[in-house]
Amino acid sequence: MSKFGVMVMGPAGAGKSTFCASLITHLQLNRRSAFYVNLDPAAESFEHAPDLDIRDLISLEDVMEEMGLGPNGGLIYCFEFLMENLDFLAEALDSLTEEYLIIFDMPGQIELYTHIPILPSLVRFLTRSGSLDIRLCAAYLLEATFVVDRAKFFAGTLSAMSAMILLEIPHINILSKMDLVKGQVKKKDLKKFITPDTTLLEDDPVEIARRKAEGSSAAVDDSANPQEREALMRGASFKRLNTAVAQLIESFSMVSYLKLDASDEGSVGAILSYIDDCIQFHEAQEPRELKDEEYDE
Ligand SMILES: Nc1nc2c(ncn2[C@@H]2O[C@H](COP(=O)(O)OP(=O)(O)O)[C@@H](O)[C@H]2O)c(=O)[nH]1
Ligand SMILES: [Mg+2]
Repeated sequence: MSKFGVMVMGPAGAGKSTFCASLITHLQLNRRSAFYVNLDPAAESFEHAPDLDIRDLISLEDVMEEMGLGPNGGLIYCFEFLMENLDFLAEALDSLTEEYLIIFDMPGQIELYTHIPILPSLVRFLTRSGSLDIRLCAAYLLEATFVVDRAKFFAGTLSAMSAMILLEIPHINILSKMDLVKGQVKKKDLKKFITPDTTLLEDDPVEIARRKAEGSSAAVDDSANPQEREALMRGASFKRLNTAVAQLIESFSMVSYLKLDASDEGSVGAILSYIDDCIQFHEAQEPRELKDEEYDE
């Protein structure tokens, strides 16, 4: 019997917990079962109480106090502790049937998704056949307000791509908080962010504003030696870095985004159907008879 899950990831404040809450509400409205696992030891409050909570195993506050660690070091410590106590997860998840969607609400510390091997080990533990055997997909959130700053957008996209390569599980990327950019960015322009490419850097509003301020129509000359002070101060090195990052992302051509407005039922439903497809949720469901109370009048 398979189990099904989605790991909701992304930087702090991207809207992960809000998305988890909307997803659970949506599942409930559609008479589906959710099992909500909070893995953020620094989380404070929830719209839906977690069914399993890392804070019952270890508290970030205690770790920081007792070990003298900061929030990032503390988080890594908490995850190392979780990895030594995997029974905490196994015992709670073992009895779940294929009807459940297990939702993992992750912390936002970026190091978790880039260069620390903890998350790949956790994913391997969750997905390994013979043990929990969860068919897991990753949902990586980046907030849509980043589209107004191209450098931020490409840096965020790079972190999404890094998580994708690191975890090696089905992966969807999501631009969250779409309601915040509605009306600010033209639909035509927004389309370019859905499948990012280097042409986005050509009409960077930050660059255009700089040119205006300097009264020049020329783009920054990025062929200048990046170590020269003058070139550095005029942003030439930064521009070169961004171009290189954008080219890397384009050449992999693996990243594209789905749009999310967590307060819009339709938007949450559309993303859920992508998740279901990724993990082939529906293929595994037994046909079942409706319970009496589930019949519509
Ligand atoms: N406008 C808007 N705000 C959102 C949306 N999703 C989350 N937020 C807000 O963004 C902030 C961070 O959200 P949270 O879910 O806690 O982010 P997390 O750190 O990724 O779990 C909160 O103040 C949310 O109310 C959205 O779709 N639209
Ligand atoms: Mg959260």
